[in-house]
Amino acid sequence: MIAHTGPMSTTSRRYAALAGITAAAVAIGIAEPVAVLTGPRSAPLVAVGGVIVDAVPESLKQLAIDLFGTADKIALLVGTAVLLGGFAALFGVLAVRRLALGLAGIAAFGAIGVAAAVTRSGADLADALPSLVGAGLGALVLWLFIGGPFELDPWTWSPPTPSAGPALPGGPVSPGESVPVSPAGPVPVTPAGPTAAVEPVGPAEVDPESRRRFLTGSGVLLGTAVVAGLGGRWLAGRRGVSAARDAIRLPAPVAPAPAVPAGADLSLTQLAPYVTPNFGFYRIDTALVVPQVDPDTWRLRIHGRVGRERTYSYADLLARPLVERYVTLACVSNEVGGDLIGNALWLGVPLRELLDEVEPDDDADQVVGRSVDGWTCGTPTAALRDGRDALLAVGMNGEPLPVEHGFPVRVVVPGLYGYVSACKWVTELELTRFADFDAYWVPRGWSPQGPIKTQSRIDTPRGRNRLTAGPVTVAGVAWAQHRGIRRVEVRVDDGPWQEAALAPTVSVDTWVQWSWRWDATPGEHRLQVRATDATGETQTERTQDVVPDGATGWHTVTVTVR
Ligand SMILES: Nc1nc2c(c(=O)[nH]1)N[C@H]1C(S)=C(S)[C@@H](COP(=O)(O)O)O[C@H]1N2
Ligand SMILES: [Mo]
Repeated sequence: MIAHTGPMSTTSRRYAALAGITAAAVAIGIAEPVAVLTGPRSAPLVAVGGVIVDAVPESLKQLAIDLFGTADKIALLVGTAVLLGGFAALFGVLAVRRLALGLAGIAAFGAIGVAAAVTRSGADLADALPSLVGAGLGALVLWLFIGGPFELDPWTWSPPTPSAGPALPGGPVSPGESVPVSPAGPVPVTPAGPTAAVEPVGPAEVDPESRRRFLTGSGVLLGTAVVAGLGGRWLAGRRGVSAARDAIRLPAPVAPAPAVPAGADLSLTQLAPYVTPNFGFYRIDTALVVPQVDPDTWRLRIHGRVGRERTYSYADLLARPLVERYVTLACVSNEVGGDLIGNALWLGVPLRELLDEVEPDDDADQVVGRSVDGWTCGTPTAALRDGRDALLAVGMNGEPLPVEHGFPVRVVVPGLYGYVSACKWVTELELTRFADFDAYWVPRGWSPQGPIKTQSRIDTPRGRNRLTAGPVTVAGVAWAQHRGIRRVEVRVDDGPWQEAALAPTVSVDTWVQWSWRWDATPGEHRLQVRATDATGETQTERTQDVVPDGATGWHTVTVTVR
């Protein structure tokens, strides 16, 4: 292996970069099947992505949600992979200069993977394995291509022959002529003859046999990496809990939910249905891979500032009298007019009963829910004991909880944003004090208290819809969970507020549909909505961002009528 010092030809650089990318792909790809043994969160891409999710500033995270919506996780993984590819290409180029440099780059990234994997909550030393195996094989690949038996000689180096004058493409160059060699502009060739200022282009032609060997080798390895990566993910999926979930038969509730009154759902095309189906229910969490929690080994420990700590199994919960309630869940990150909100029928155990059994201390004003992946939320103890239907939920819309919505057990609390209450994959409830513990989102700039703000949304017509003059049904949803909606008003072009008709609803804990008949006239019009909750408070016009405790302002849509 020769260490090269001079400038490198574009061709050489390309092959070197490809070698680096191949090495990185092998590292990442092979780590996936290894992670089938140690758990999907120990795969380097997922582990590092998870650290990024926890570490990036809130503004950036919000930007990601704004740009990619609920595809923000895919975007993060793809972004991480692209960044990684860039570094890998650089390591390949460095390796041609000095193999040790390229190997050091891979080792450094392996170390980052190890560090990320072993420091995730609930991780142990075995979680280092995928990154270690991946980095080892990646280094091997780099060596094979750049220092080892498959070293591709002609592309690695072949300096221009001095006797023949500067070896430049396009034939000999006369003194004074400009040769376009860099994107920064032509470099003048001085009469002094060939100089180091001109980038040697290396061999005009790479030896075709070597080139074929190299491309075949990297093609096979890239293919292997992709198959290993996808195969590993697929295997990990098969080791998931969907089979266990399918086998569950939930008992009927002792206290069924009140029936949805006729007319609660106006059934308009663009209007969100009164009950959100599970597949269309928004999903928000910090988990890059959905936690797979076996219901047979799942336990909920309620502890902390309690008289008697207790632990419940899934079977314990199903053996208790279950209640079923419609509750509309909302995310604090929901923008005015946004769709991070959904209404479902939840089946579960009243949390009030479980808390009574552990006898909380009087000063324990916060219940911290902790998920299997370490995520936490802090709920006011009072909200769980004041008689509202706060549930430890096992069912959603007549099915066991979907895995991505917290299977086997999650918390649902009417009136509180998800980030302070709706712990999915919950495994611990710790009674503590707000003064003593900040849950996950609090140090990241969000309010410790998260009551849902009164809001309303226009679902139809949509912004930029083209309408024909005459009667138009304006309709949407409004919510003020656990207080209830008293009134919804609509106005056109800053005209007088007009009262909309409210559809019947199951309870104060769900959203309500509203509609208003508009006699639309030609032109461009601005429709606005505002709601008043049952305490008589009308939602404020003042616009506030979602941080720190939920967006405010009136939803406005602009439509064109012809
Ligand atoms: N374990 C866990 N639970 C969580 C979260 C999370 O990141 N991890 N996010 C919360 C937030 S911010 C919201 S809005 C709700 C969303 O629940 P859903 O995904 O079932 O709609 O889950 C809450 N529970
Ligand atoms: Mo949320």
